[in-house]
Amino acid sequence: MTRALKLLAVAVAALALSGAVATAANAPAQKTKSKPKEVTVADFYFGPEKLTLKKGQSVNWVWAESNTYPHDVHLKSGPKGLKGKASYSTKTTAVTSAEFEKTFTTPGTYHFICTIHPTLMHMTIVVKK
Ligand SMILES: [Cu+2]
Repeated sequence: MTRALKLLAVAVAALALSGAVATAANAPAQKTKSKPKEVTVADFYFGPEKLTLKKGQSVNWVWAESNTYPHDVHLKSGPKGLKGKASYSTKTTAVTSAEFEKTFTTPGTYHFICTIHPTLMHMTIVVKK
C-alpha cells in the first residue's frame, strides 16, 4: 500500500467511526418521537390520498424530484374549533426539493388540496383520539 493510500484508508476509517458515533448519539431522540408519515407531492396527486394518525403524530409532505409543475399543501377544512389553521398550509408553492412537516394534535378529519390543482390533488387525514 502506498503512503497516500494508507492515509486515505485512515481517513475513511475515521469518517466511518464518526458516523457511527453520531448515529448512536441520535438514537435516544428517535425513540421518543415517532417517525413522521411521508406523503409524496407529485404531478398530480398526493400519495397516499388517505392517512390515519394517532394524536401527536406528524406528516411530512415531500415534493417529488420528478415534478414539472408547482404544488402546495393547503388545508381546505379541519376539525371544528381547530386553532392555528394557517399553519396547516404551505405559504408558497414549490416544484421540487421541498418538504412540509406538520404535527397533528387535534383529533378529527382534515381535508387538504393543492390550490393550483384542487380537483386532481386532494387528500384526507383522520386523527384519532
Ligand atoms: Cu398541484
